[in-house]
Amino acid sequence: MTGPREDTSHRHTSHWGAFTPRVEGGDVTAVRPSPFDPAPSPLLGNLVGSLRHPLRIPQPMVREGWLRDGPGPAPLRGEEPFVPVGWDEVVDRLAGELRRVYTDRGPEAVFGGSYGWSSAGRFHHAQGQVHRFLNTLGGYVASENTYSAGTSEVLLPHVLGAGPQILRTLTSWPVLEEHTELMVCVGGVPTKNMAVAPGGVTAHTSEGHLAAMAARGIELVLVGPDRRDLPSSSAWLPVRPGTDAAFLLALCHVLVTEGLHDEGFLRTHCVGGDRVLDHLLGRTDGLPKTPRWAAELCGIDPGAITALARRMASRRTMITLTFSVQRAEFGEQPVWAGVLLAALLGQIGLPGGGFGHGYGSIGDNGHPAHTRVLPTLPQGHNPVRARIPVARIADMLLHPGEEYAYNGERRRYPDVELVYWCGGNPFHHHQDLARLRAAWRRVPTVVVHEPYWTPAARHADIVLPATVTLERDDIGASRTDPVLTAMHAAAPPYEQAQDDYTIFAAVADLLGTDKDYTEGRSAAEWLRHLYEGWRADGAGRPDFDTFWADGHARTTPPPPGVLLSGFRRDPVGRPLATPSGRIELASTVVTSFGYDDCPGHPTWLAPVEWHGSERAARYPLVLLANNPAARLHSQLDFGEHSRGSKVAGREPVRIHPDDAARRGLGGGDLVRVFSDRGACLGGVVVDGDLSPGVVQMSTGAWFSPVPGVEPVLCAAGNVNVLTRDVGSSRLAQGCTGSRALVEIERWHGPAPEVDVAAPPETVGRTRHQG
Ligand SMILES: Nc1nc2c(c(=O)[nH]1)N[C@H]1C(S)=C(S)[C@@H](COP(=O)(O)OP(=O)(O)OC[C@H]3O[C@@H](n4cnc5c(=O)[nH]c(N)nc54)[C@H](O)[C@@H]3O)O[C@H]1N2
Ligand SMILES: Nc1nc2c(c(=O)[nH]1)N[C@H]1C(S)=C(S)[C@@H](COP(=O)(O)OP(=O)(O)OC[C@H]3O[C@@H](n4cnc5c(=O)[nH]c(N)nc54)[C@H](O)[C@@H]3O)O[C@H]1N2
Ligand SMILES: [Mo]
Repeated sequence: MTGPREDTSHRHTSHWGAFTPRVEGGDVTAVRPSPFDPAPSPLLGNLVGSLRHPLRIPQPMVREGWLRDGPGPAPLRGEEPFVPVGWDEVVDRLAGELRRVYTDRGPEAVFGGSYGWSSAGRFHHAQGQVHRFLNTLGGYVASENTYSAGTSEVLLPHVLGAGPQILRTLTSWPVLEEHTELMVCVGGVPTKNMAVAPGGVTAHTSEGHLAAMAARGIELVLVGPDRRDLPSSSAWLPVRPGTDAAFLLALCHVLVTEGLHDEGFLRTHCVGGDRVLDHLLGRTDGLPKTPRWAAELCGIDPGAITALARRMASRRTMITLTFSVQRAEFGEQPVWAGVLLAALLGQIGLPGGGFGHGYGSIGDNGHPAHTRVLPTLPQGHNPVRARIPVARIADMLLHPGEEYAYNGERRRYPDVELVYWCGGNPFHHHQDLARLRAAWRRVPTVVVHEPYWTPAARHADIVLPATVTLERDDIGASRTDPVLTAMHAAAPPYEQAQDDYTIFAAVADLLGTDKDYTEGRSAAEWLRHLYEGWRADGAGRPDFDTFWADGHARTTPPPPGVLLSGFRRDPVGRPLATPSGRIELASTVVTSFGYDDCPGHPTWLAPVEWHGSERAARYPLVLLANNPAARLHSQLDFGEHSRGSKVAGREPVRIHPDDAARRGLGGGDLVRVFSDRGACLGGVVVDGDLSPGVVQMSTGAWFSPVPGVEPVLCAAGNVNVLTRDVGSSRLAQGCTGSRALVEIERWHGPAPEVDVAAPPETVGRTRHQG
């Protein structure tokens, strides 16, 4: 992967790091990390061989049934062959279909939420492109919030007055290094996740900060089921998955009953303290939230809970939670309980103390964000008001016109006629894929732009082959990275692939909206235009040609910051954007919604699927279905590094030695992992780093349903056939893919093939017509 470092910069970037590719014979044969990067990610290895990989889509394709019968529900969508067509024909058909839907049904019938990470590169960012395109046609049904932190994004505005903003202004790593004495990490601070930051990262430094904290003797405590989520020198409290709220409430109980809480801070900076204290002490429900009460639920010794609470009160303490903890049923509760705990300690806004969320969830968390404009494509205006919380996609498709609750509103699902996806993989990211597939088959027309034959592309009617970043010039930039990267094209487009921009411009041309869409600029002209906008925003920035020749432009990173320090100093002059202007430990607004699945203050609610539930009798293992170490989501799952992680040719499933022994399983065994929703195959890794009763299997193996098996058996090991498709609560309706109850058994008989390892069947016309 490495080579001589003759260059002083890099020529390209990705969500997982900046690099210079070596391209020979039209494909990447090696990748040299940026010399700016102290800890390059092994994920770069997935790029080798990715340009001319047989899973690239060579030309436009249309599903046979759609070509024959036209738009309509398609019970075989995802199983039928494709017909290769030429660009002129596909653009013509696509424009015709868009004209039909916009004329007959209007923009409320077009779902363009199109969630997904696509690639680094700000101009060619697929999601930005599709949104701009659909806006020029009259708009689209959008999705709001993210799969990443969708629950917190809705909850935290009620509690701290800001959602995504808070997540971007966490106390900076250097401040933690200098001031923190104890860091309690719910879900850990998993280094595997810090390789990645949206938009490109030139220097991976988070892992170094964490290591420096450990080396300085700062006490790190892992609260979670997987030992690997923090350095091995840290203390480990293996809470049962899904019980963090109970654990955190018990810590609060100790603080309050021992008089260790900061009453002054509650008075000056918070509201709702009395209500929460009543709840903690059991005055309202007769159930004090004692360590003994919590121990039954979370499996941690009451003495350890009490001792930790006392230690927290005696030193500068940061309490942080990973995003995974809220990506679950009732995921609002542990986050709110975390804020409560930090408020009781009275350290919110102090350097190195208080509340954190997402350290170790994304590489750029804990790095101060630029306030400057990034050189991104303007998306225009979307007049359509109908929108869905992002993870309610299958509900929307299954229940058009039906009402649902969200954040105090009564909303109605739109009736969608056309789904347009560009830069995401719903058959990776959504839960209960058998359910999604059934919902997806009801849609009359599905359009997908993709470089690769992903499961999403295979479940489309019209497939447009997109280029990858190494086939086009672009600008890489992220919220926190101090380097803007000139992303140089390194190879011509694969076969007939075209940039998303070029594809949209061609369709817009037929629809008469090309002037709105392109504003008369070529892609190259857009790059200069966007760059100049960025350049004008700060002094001393190089002109475009210098930037392009140098390969990068540096900016001064903002100084390290402390979350909510201004509010702490002056809660009256710098109030929070909550109704009270203070931290809402109990919220009258949330209370007024009357949701029993998200009451007005932090509460322990037992999820439908956890160790203590009835279903655990049939499915005794809690599966952590989390983000993969060996790739970004489902991207380049066929890449060298990701392939190297597979066991028995499938996604590895890690299991505790006792649980493996009980099932007669050994390392390398092929197993069937199953839940109420479906089943997938996996390869066993026996691993004492997991708590007993907990198994771990990463997301991102390409959905490869074995034909004829109901409801679904995925041969590759996609965990989302196992997860449950419910919202976190009626408040946030966030993604709940973090966990599921499962059972595991040895696979007997011949192993089904992974169909998605080869392109889908094509029929009809010759493959390479122009
Ligand atoms: N069970 C469970 N499910 C989860 C999660 C979990 O923890 N557990 N995590 C969730 C989270 S946090 C997230 S963010 C989502 C991620 O879900 P996604 O963001 O949908 O996943 P990706 O695999 O990154 O999909 C990006 C797609 O864009 C394509 N692409 C790349 N560049 C281009 C381009 O230039 N043009 C076009 N047209 N396409 C391009 C890639 O090939 C890839 O297929 O998954 C969620 N799903
Ligand atoms: N290599 C790599 N890095 C990535 C990504 C990727 O796909 N690959 N995706 C990126 C994206 S989009 C996002 S949003 C972030 C995701 O960031 P997170 O959501 O924070 O990451 P996860 O790996 O899902 O979960 C972190 C840890 O939480 C623990 N955990 C799970 N459930 C529980 C629970 O109930 N209680 C406790 N205490 N712990 C629990 C698991 O052991 C897991 O290792 O990662 C980003 N970084
Ligand atoms: Mo995410």
